[in-house]
Amino acid sequence: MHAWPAPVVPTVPGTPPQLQLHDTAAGKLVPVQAHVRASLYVCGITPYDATHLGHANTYVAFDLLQRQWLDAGLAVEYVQNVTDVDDPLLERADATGVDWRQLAESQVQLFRTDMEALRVLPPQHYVGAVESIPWIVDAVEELLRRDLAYRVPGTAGGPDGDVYFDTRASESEVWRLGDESHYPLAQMLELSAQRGGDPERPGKRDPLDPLLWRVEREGEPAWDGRTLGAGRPGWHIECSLIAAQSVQGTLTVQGGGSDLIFPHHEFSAGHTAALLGRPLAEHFVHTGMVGLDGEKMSKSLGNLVLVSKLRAAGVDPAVIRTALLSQHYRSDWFYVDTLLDAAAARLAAWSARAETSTLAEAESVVAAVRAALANDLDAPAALEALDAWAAQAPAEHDDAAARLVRDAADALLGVRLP
Ligand code: 5CA
Ligand code: ZN
Repeated sequence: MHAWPAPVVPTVPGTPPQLQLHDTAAGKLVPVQAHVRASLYVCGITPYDATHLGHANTYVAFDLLQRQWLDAGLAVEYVQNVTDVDDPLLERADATGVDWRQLAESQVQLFRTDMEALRVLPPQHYVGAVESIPWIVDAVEELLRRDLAYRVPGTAGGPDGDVYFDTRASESEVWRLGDESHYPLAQMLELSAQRGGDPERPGKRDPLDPLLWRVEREGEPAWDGRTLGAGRPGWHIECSLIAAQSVQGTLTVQGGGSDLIFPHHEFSAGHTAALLGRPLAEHFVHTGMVGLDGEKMSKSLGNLVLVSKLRAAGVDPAVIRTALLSQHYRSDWFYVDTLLDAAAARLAAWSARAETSTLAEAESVVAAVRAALANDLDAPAALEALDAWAAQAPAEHDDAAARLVRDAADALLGVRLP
């Protein structure tokens, strides 16, 4: 798949401090050691009802990470998937009478235009689940050969042959269930049932074992699975394989929203460890959930604020981005319209101040922005540093100062001052 056009990222004189990120597996802030290059995988959309502010918040957060790495002079390899065949997508297509492929394509296109408007840097590898099926089939066949996967008989009139991952047999020095999420078993069972798993299904070796290959059902799309029979892939194996195909070696960061901590990232890591004998990622980083009116914003609840709707209503994408940055990426928060008003006022104040800042003041605020971002991407603190700078008494216009602040806001925060 193609991604979207890349914005230009200015270079800013100076270097950022050592980056610290909160790693879900470590359960604390850790220094991210990357030299010369860094790689990032962020779980992409399931393309129906994109792009809501929760999605946008997640991709903007990882965009800050990429911009930190670029500022440190690293080459960044970025991968993002599209879950372009999945139960919720098929259900939505059915319910609306739209062909599922058309629904997916139109939503991916809308997502691209939203990401471009928000100045989110595109991945170099933008990969659909459907286009990865041949590799997934290879991987599932290999797991079956090595007895790390097994076939389950049909239940409730369903066909035989769905393939599951044998969690317990796959545990090793490299990967153990719970390494990433650290959730207790009862919580794992509950989340598995809520998030696409089927802990109640008879015939499984362990209730948590996730699906690798679903054999064809009538009325569902299916692909050639060779010895597996026609069918379609399970969810976690898609991201595991897309990461392995796109980037050599362990990822520096595997990212997504906190709703992916379990089971998705736990088992994506389990599949990679079983297939390749190495960790999926050095660090697992998760964004908080954005909600509306007291509930998580989600396609299934339908309580969405869409980036495209805000844009159509005339809201400047820089204002949307600044509103997102005003909340820390790891916190859960609720969207209210007044966040946009506050963001617009800030942008105007920073823009005016850029024309009346001394070079020394500009250098000092850029250092403060870098320090805030290096500390677990603390964008709210970076924005407050800009507010404090903007509140100082105006000085004579200085071209170099104006350019420095404008370039830094663009390069580090992805915000072009008006
Ligand atoms: N296709 C899968 C990942 S492989 C998926 O979760 N798709 S999604 O469309 O539901 O979400 C896309 C990304 O946005 C994921 O990283 C998800 O964790 C994140 N996300 C979804 N809802 C929210 C929300 N309300 N707030 C913040 N992030 C969210
Ligand atoms: Zn994923």
